Amino acid sequence: MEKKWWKESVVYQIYPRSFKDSNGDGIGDLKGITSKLDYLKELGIDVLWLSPVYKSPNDDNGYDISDYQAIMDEFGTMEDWDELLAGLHSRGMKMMMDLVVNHSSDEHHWFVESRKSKDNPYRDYYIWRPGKDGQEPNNWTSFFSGSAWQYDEHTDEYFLHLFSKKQPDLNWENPKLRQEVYDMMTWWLDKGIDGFRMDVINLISKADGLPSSPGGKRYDWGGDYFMNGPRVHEYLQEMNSEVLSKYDMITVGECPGASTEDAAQYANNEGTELNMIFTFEHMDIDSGPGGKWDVKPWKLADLKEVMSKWQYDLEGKGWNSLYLNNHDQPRMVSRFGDDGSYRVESAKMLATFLHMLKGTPYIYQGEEIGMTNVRFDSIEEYNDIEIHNMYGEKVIEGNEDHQRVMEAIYVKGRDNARTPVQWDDSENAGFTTGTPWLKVNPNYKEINAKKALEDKDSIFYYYQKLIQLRKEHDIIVYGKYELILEDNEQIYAYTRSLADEKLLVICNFAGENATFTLPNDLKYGSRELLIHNYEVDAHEEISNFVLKPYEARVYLLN
Ligand code: TEU
Ligand code: CA
Repeated sequence: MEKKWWKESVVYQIYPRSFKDSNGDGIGDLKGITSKLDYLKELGIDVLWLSPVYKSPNDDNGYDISDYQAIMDEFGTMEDWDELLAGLHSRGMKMMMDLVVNHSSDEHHWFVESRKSKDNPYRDYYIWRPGKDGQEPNNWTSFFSGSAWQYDEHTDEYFLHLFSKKQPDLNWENPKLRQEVYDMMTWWLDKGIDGFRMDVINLISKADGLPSSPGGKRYDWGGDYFMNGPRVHEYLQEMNSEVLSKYDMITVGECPGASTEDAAQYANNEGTELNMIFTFEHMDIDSGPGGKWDVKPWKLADLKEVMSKWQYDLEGKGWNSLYLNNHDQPRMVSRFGDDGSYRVESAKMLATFLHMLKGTPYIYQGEEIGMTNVRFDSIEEYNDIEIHNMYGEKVIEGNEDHQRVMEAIYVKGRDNARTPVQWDDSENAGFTTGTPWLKVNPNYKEINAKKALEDKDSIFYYYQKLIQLRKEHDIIVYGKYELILEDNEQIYAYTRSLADEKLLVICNFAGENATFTLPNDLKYGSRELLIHNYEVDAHEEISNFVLKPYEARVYLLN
C-alpha cells in the first residue's frame, strides 16, 4: 500500500459555464468560481477539476479548443485564471485542468493551416484520407451521430472527427504533434497547476489502416479500432517520461471502453502512465443493446457486479476513480436514487456508497446539494450538441416518435447535469442577474446551496462529514474491498479491511424497508457508527435489523 496524496484526496468538478456568473451575461465564469472558493473550502474538497476554460468557439462547450494557451473570452482573462489558482492554493486546495488532446477545434491554427494544402507543414497534425468510391474513407460513426468523416472540398479529402465535425482528431502518430502537446502541458504545469483530467485519452491511437466496422449499418460503431488502440500505452509512457514524471501531480484519464485489464495498465502502480482512469461500465447498466438512448431500467445486481469487478481487479495493481455523475451524465440522485420523496435520504446513501469504496471520489457541482435532472418541454430549450444531433437523426430524418425521444433525453441527456448551479431562491437561483445560457431547474426554490448551508442535516453537511472521515481513517482510503450479501436485491453491503480494522458499509438501495443480516463469519469486538443518514438507536444490535428506505450506515469494527 503506497501512500499518495491523490489517493487521499476528494476531487470536485466544476463545469464553468454553469457554476456562477459574475457579470450578468448569463454565462458562468472564472471570477464566479473565485467568489465561491470559501464554499468549496467549507465542503472540504482537496482538488478542483476545471472543465475546459480555454479559447473555444463552443461547438461542444469548450471541449473544442482553438487555443490551448489562452482563456475563453466569456470566462474572463488569464489574470482571472491566475487569481483563481492563487485563491485555491492559498486555501490549501489544488487545481486540475482538463486536457483535450484527442482532438482540437477546427478553428485551432494548426487545423486552419492543415486544411490549406496537402503539403502544408501542419497537414499531418490531423487525420486526412481520400474518399473511397465517392464515399467516406470508412464507415465509422461519430459519438455525436452521423459519419466520423467530413469532406473538405479545398484539398478533396476527408478528415476524421470522432466527435463533432468541428472537433477534428489530432494525429498522434506524428511526433511533432506529440511534442507540441507535451510542451503545452509543461507550460501549464510551470504556471503552477497540479494535474490533468485527460479527455478521451484512450482514443488517441487508431488502428492501422483505419478499417471499416464489420457491422452492416451505413455509419457504424468503430470503437474496436480506436478505443485502447495499438500505440496508446506507448504514447502515454512517452508523455509520462517527457512531462508527468517531472511533477508531483494528479492525473486521471477518461477512458470509455476500457476493461479492468486495460485499466491495470493505464493506472498501474509503478506509475508509468496515469494515476487512475474513469471507467464507463457502471454508466452503461441502464442502456439496452441500442446504446445510450435505448434506456432500460438498471438492476442492483448489475451495479454490484460492475463495481465489485473494478474493486477486485485493480486491488494491488492500480487505482480506481469513483464517480456517479459528471457533466456528461444525468444527475445521480435521479438516476440511482429517488429525486422525489426520498431525495435527501437517497442522495446521502449514494454518497456513502461511493465515498466508502476504494479509490479517489469525484463530486460533480450541485451533487452536494442533491440537484436533480430537468425536463424541458421543447427541444429548442436544450443546448447540447449530442442531444441536437441525435434528435435530428432520429426524429427529423428518421421519423422516430418525438415524445419517445424526449423521454430518453429526460433520462440520459447531458443537459440534465448542465443546468446552472442553484445558489439560492432568488430569480435564476442566484446563478446570474441576466438570462442564463441554459434554463435553471424550476426546483431551485426547494433545492439550493443557501438552504443547505442553513440546515445542519443537509446533504451538504453529510458530504462534509464523509470527506472529514476520509482524513481521519486510513481504512477509508487504503482498506481492501469485499462484497457481502451478494444476492440481496435491496441492500448493497461491503467491507473494507486494513490491519485489525474492518469497515462495514450498508446501503439500502430500495425505497422501502429492508432487513440486514450480518454474515456469520463477520466477527468483531467493538463497533462504532461512523456515519448514518437516519437516527439510529445507539444500542441497536447489528446482527439483524431493519433499514429504512435508502438508509445507509457505516460501522467501524475492531
Ligand atoms: O466525453 C467523451 C465520452 O465518451 C462521453 O462522455 C460522451 O461525450 C458522452 O457519453 C456521449 O454520450 C468527453 C467529454 O467529457 C465530453 O463532454 C465531450 O463532449 C467529449 O469528450 C468530446 O471532447
Ligand atoms: Ca459571465
